[in-house]
Parts: sequence; structure tokens; C-alpha cells
Amino acid sequence: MGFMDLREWIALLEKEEEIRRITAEVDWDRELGAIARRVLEKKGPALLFESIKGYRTGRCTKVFTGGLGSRSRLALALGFAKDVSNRDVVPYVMQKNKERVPAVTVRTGPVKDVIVRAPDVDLNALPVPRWLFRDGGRYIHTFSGIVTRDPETRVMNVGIYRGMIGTRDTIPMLLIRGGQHWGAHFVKYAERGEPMPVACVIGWDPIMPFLSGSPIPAGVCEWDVMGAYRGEPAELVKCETVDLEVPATAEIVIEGFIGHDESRYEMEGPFGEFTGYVSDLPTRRPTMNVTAITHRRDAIFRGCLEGTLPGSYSENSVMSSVQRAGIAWNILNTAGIPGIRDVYVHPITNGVNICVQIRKHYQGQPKQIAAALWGASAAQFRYKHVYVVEDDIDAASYEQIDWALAHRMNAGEGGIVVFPGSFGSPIDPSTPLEDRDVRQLGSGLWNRVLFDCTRNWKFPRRPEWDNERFPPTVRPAAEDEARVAERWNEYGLSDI
Ligand SMILES: Cc1cc2nc3c(=O)[nH]c(=O)nc-3n(C[C@H](O)[C@H](O)[C@H](O)COP(=O)(O)O)c2cc1C
Ligand SMILES: [Mn+2]
Repeated sequence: MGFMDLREWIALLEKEEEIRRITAEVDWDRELGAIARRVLEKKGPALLFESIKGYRTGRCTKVFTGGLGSRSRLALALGFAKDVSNRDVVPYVMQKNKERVPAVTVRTGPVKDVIVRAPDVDLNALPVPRWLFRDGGRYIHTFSGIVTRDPETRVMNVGIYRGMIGTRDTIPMLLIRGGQHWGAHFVKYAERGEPMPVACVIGWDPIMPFLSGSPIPAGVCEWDVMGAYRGEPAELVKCETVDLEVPATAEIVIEGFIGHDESRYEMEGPFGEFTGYVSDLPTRRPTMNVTAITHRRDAIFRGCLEGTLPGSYSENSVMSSVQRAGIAWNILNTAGIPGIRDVYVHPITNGVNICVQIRKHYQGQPKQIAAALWGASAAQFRYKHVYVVEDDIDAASYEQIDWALAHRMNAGEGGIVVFPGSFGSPIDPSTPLEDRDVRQLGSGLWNRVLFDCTRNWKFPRRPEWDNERFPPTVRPAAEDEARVAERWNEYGLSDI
């Protein structure tokens, strides 16, 4: 099932009573973000702000946020019932991520209703929030699909990368060369001495952030994967000033170029990041020079309040709890590792921590799992801590994982493996700033850790342990449990 555009998605949320329209006037500066935070804390609905201070009239008067801020709304976006289980939705995503329905190019569409070209471009004409009082500016790109093209293969990529309004027509962005696909494109354009053409799509089918915010393998065009999820090709139109294509029914598209001259980089940050911490001192970043904006009549701005805290899960973490589990599971399958029973990502860590449940086939299997995950570029911002548990431990239960960690894991016997100096997130507050210098290092440096919470096969099987490698647990014998269950009422315990 595909939603044609943001408006149909909003209509479905309305039908399902999963959205509120805010008609009271709200300030884009801090107030809108603080409302969004309070609604996340209350596990509340998506929000459509209809009266934004200073934007009661103009080219764009509405802001939509929170559409994917709960598991039930994510389920709706994927065409499932609201209460779909992890075990149903993750395999679906694993399958769809591997399918492609190529996009088609159409002549025109509503995204061309209004076309503004440089020098008439003014980004401040959009009601872009300053989401958090600590943010360095108005973050225009928090949930936009950022489109670039590989200059060699001509395949397009769509990713979410944050960007802030610099001047009226510039957007400094967090562009990481190592790991991120547009970063690889940027390096290729630099080698050719050409600026990189970029198109930023604000507001479309919810499948767009779901796929652009997570790593699909390099070289795969995310528009084609979105087509697979939609069950019909994405209909794209050519941009006005860059050689790129964008959805014909998108709300707003910002076109431009990012050059390589570091003297033209602009300051970006800080930004309230997915870790729940405010990341980075203001830093000079690659900067997009906007050459055109095209948009629908009565365009709706789409953004997201980033940052997960205990009890308050951002849209990114809700998406990640499904995507990052599915992507990891596909990596493990591709690596040919047997016995994977479940892969679980709790939204609180966004997939920085991940738990893999296995039927143990051999002693070195957990280390093979960690090596496979850490060898994949999908691990750029994720999979810092990998737990491996056996199939009697529920990967979704922190209590059960901690029991296995307490009594099965032995650090001195290889239960903890630290893999230092690996590529990783430059926005992890536990990483020293010098290891987060993207300009120097290309990406951040991470010390990754495996917690092998499986039972050690170096222990010999023992007859007194029922021929197992580990002692039996304190559970009564099955026949004792059955007898007691049968006589339960006789004991006068029927109310327990
Ligand atoms: C809300 C949100 C903000 C993000 N911001 C950034 C960012 O600023 N820079 C970045 O490299 N990745 C960012 N990401 C993660 C990327 O979107 C993710 O790694 C994705 O795989 C990038 O696409 P790619 O794999 O095609 O490069 C963000 C993700 C989300 C959901
Ligand atoms: Mn990609």
C-alpha cells in the first residue's frame, strides 16, 4: 500500500485519531519544539500546527511533525494494523528492503505549483522551527530526503542529513564523508573539481523518512526501495536547477550545490541529537548554496523533534527500533551466520545497542556476529554495543538480558570484546572530541563492545548437570510443576 503524499498520510492519521491540529498561534522559536517534546513524553499524537507566529500568511503556513512518533503510527505507515508485533513487522521490512520497483519520471506535478529561483530565494519564508533553545539555529532539515547522484553510476541516493538555515540562501549541513552515501558522492565530485548538486525533499509519503533515515546498501536508489514498499513506482519530476529528480507530489523541494572550498563553509550546530544530548560546538561545515525552491500551493513544512530521552522517544528512534533491527538481521543472514532467532532494538538506544538472540551452534558464533555487524557501513551510527543471548532469553527484555549478563557472561573468558578505534558516530557524547573530528578523520572513532551472554562451550558437559555445559536452573522438575498445578486449588491458593 502506498500513500501518494503527505496530505493523504495526514488524512489517514485523522481517520485513525492519531493527529491533532493546533490552531492556537505558536512560536516557531522554541515553543513549537517544546510542545512536541511534551507530546512525545505523553506518548501523544502527530501534530499539525496551523497558526505559526509570523507565518499566518505566506508561501507556507503549516508545520507537521510526529507522524512516525509511535509504533502504532509506524505500523499504519507500513500498511499494518496498529498493534502489529515486532516479529511480524521486522521480517516484512527485511524483505521489502531487498525489493526494488524502479521510479518513473513524469513531466510535472504539484511540487511545481510555485517556483522561486535565486536570487529571490529566502529560506526564512518557511516556518522552520528552532526546535530546542540550545540549537544553533533554525533546523530546516531534520526529516527531509536529501537527494544526490553518484557522478559515475548516475544512481541517486536519498538520505536524512541535518541542516540549518545559515543565511537566506545557504544551509550548512552535517556531511560525513566516511560511511554516509552522500559523503561518498561528495568525495567523487571533489575529485572531479565539481560542486555536488543536491535536492532536499520536505514532506511526502512517510516511507521517505523511513527509508532515507536508515542505511540501505550503497549503490541502491532509495526511490526504488520506496517503490517496493508503496507497491507502485515513485513518480518523480526533474528539478529546475540541478540534475536530480524528486517526487512530483512532495510539499517543498530545495535545490542547490555544495562546493568544496572550505573557506565558504559556514558554522553549523549545536543541535539536540538523537542521543538525547546536544551535540557539537558550532563547527564549520560543507554548505549548500540554494539555487531554487519549488513547492505546492499551501505547502506543509515537515520536520521532526530529534532526541530520545527515557520515556520520550523521537520519530527516529521509533523508526530505528524496526529498521535497525531488520538491517542488522539482513547483514547477519548475508554473512551466512546460522541460528539467528531474533534481533531486537529498543527505541531508547536508537540501535546504538542491539540484542541478537541465537540458537548457539558453535563457541565463536557471537564474535562472528559482532564482526559482521561492525564490518558493515550500516554500523556508522549504530551497533556500538552488541549483546548476544541464547534463545531462552527474550531479546526484548532488559531483565532477561541482564540475568544472562550477570550469570553467563564472563569478561575474563572472552565474554567482553572491545574493538577499539573503529569507524563510528561523531555525535556520541562519550567519545572524546578529538575522536569526533570529522574534518580530520572522515568519520568519528568508536570503541565497540560485544557482550557475549551465551553459555561457554569450553565448559565440558557434566553428567551431574544433565549432560549440559551449564548447571541446571532452579526451576522445579516438569512433573513437579504439573502435579502442583493440578492440586493448586486444594492448597487453597486458587486466588494466587
Ligand atoms: C532525524 C534524522 C537525522 C539524521 N541526521 C543525520 C546527519 O545529520 N548526518 C548524517 O550523516 N546522518 C544523519 N542521520 C542518519 C542517516 O539518515 C542514516 O545514516 C542514513 O542511512 C543515511 O542515508 P545513506 O545510508 O543513504 O547515506 C539522521 C537520521 C535521522 C532519522
Ligand atoms: Mn543510501
